[in-house]
Amino acid sequence: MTRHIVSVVGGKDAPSTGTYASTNPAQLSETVAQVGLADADTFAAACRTAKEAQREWARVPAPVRGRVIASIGRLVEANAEALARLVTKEIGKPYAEALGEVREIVDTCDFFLGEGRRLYGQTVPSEMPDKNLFTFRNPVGVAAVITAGNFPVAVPSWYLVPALVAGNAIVWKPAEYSAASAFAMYQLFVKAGLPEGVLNIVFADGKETFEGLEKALTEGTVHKVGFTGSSEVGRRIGELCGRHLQSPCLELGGKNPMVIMPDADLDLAVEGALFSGFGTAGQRCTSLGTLIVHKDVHEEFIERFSRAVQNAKIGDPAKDVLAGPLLDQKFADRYEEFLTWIQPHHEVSGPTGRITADNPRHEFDGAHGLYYHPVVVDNVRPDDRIFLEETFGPIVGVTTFTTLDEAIELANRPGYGLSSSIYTTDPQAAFRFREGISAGMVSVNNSTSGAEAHLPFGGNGKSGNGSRQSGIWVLDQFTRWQAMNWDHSGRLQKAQMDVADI
Ligand code: UN1
Repeated sequence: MTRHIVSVVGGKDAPSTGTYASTNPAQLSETVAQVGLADADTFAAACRTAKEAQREWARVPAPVRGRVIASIGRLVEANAEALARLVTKEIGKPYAEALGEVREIVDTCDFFLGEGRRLYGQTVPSEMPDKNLFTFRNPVGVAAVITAGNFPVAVPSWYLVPALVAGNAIVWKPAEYSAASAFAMYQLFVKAGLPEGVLNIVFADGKETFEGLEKALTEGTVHKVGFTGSSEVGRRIGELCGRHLQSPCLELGGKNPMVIMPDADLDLAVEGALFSGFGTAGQRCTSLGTLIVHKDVHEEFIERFSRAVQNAKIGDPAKDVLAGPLLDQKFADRYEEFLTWIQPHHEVSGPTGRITADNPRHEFDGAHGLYYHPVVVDNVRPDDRIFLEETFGPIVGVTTFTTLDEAIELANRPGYGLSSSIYTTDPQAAFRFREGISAGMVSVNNSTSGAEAHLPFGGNGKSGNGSRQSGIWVLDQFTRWQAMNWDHSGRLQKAQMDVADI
């Protein structure tokens, strides 16, 4: 059944000026949704509507807003399987992972519903007698949230849930190719009791979104931009927001390293590398980019890793597989272009994966989708494109090192800084790695991907501007601190000037 969906602003369907067909990447002939695309004016109008609605929403007591978050969590939980099936169908994410992704929304609601009863401010001692100082967390106003389609529901919830509990209104622009999943989640959120106009969903292409956002920023109807996507688009968002003296919350790409120390449990490391590199077909921002393996264990590791890669199940995402297809044709095209580029530069063959210009695709009975072989490229040089660039596909490079300092230098070299991992049994090495790595997230004896929903999530360098999502930390994105002083001395006490002598 093909769904027909359009943007909804202030509870009403908004006009479309174009359409987009969201297809099933595992069965390309299947259209999952016909999506009406809005233009820049509709985006800007949605921001004005949100601004109107936000005033009332901010006046709803925070504990009551927390109760709405609780209802969202319950509704999502009650519809988890249907939503996960839709995610699997629309972006080809293996069902178990899709269900995990829906679980992550519930976790996020569980965490933030209590924030409705906290959102703590502080009382602070004054320099002067009979004077009280306070801090308050105020909502920012309207958040424009622009999200990627590889995590079409969990990652948006990291913005939506804390922004809502803090009293903000939202204009959400999901990726077109995951529009049906996003829309299903939007409906659950609204059904849980959000007043009209507090959460608006706008489908639009990149050009119209940028224009609409620029207009809204100029009109003063957007006060925070949350963006998850490529480093390239993140930079443009950052520039645009900077011109309006705003700092966005950016969650961008990664070239996430995994260091294998000579004392590592190699079987555990192989399992971690397999999931990190090829789970979700390598399409998480936290996916493994490069394995940095100690020279002494390189041969042994490659042998075991090759075997694991060879045995990995790639196929129908509705079944129990490590990975399904790539998300969408545009990612498949970009990935193929990448494979074509690296082929003359590397000898890529052997059991670990084959790239041939004529057949990088993984073909099997009944496959009519964007399936690719997992590819491992050994002996990658640190000045190489495959070492430096995010590929967003099922390809992992391997390089070697002799000292931990060298491994850390290699791990930091691409200039991203999202996730990282080290496999070792030596606590000192683990802590030295943590200290030296520029990534926002560090795993020890665990995958580069799979961060839990209540820890700070985010990156540095090309992975983001240091903003953090998830857990308590994201509240600093969606609230602004306000300081208040209240003098009840009955006279004008001047700060710095009337301070009692010590
Ligand atoms: C992303 O790919 O944008 O840590 C986010 C993880 C997931 C989130 C990935 N919880 O792998």
